[in-house]
Amino acid sequence: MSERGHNRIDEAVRMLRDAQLIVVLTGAGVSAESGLDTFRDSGEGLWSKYDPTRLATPEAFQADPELVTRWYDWRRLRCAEAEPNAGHGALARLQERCEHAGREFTLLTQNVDRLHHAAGSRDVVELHGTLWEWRCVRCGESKEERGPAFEGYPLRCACGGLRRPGVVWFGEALPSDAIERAQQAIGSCDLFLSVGTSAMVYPAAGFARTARQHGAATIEVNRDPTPISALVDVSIQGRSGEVLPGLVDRALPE
Ligand code: BV8
Ligand code: ZN
Repeated sequence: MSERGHNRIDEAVRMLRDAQLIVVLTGAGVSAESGLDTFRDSGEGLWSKYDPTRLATPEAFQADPELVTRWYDWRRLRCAEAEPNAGHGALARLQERCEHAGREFTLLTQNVDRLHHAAGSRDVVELHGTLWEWRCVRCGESKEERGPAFEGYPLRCACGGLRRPGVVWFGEALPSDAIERAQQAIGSCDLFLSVGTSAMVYPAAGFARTARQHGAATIEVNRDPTPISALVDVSIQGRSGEVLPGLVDRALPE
């Protein structure tokens, strides 16, 4: 890390140490440290020739439910093999220590893999749903699917309806409770930390700006520059699994 990078981390440690109302937003870059493809890295083999933003739509599911179900089942099985990484662990510790110190902590995630839950994070706000839940488009029954690869594609409900992954597709509204919790937290926080997101998918991509407009200090930890890198108070270019543990353990030691 460059000299500038170290100064940035020291400044971020001070900001995190002083914060009382913390909001963290995570994206696929946090799960990348567990070996899961990000949205912008291409998939493997068969899936490398598909554009995720075109598959993650109601239109794609309507047009080819088998293809879209196969893609999500492939991702679900990849998630089943993935373990939470040091970045997930650091955010779980941060929540624990904030609550212990009487500080407010809210974790907003765009990720659909539930690795934050597996790492011990609680009350996670899943802005884009989860690929573990599968919902019938006809009767609405939703059940968790943690088993091996589906036996047949697309997945059918007992009522005969198609079952879709419980994720938010492009063009779909985010769950109202998730949006309300996010807006409330962002409107009142004094520190907003964005980790591992390209800050390109709305409305989550606008959260850093909104937090800043409400007077929060803002920090970004990301492998590459993003559209918010110039907006935030401190932008740290690095891998989440390497930066987060040090940041958290220095700012809020045991
Ligand atoms: C909605 C679930 C309205 C499915 C996903 C305003 C302006 C422009 C466009 C819009 C707008 N408002 C709405 C839109 C349209 C659209 C949108 O934003 N499009 C973009 C492409 C321009 N938004 C929507 O459609 C949203 N809906 O607004 O609805 C509405 C209202 C009422 C009624 C009806 C409709 C819904 C968006 C949700 C889409 N679903 N996921 C699934 O997962 O399959 S989004 C998908 O992208 C994932 O959730 C993913 O998390 C998300 C964002 O990507 P990132 O997480 O940032 O991942 P990405 O790969 O992009 O980047 C990874 C980053 O990590 C990189 O920067 C990389 O450098 C970094 N990185 C990599 N490795 C590491 C790392 N960093 C640290 N360490 C590492 N090791
Ligand atoms: Zn049904």
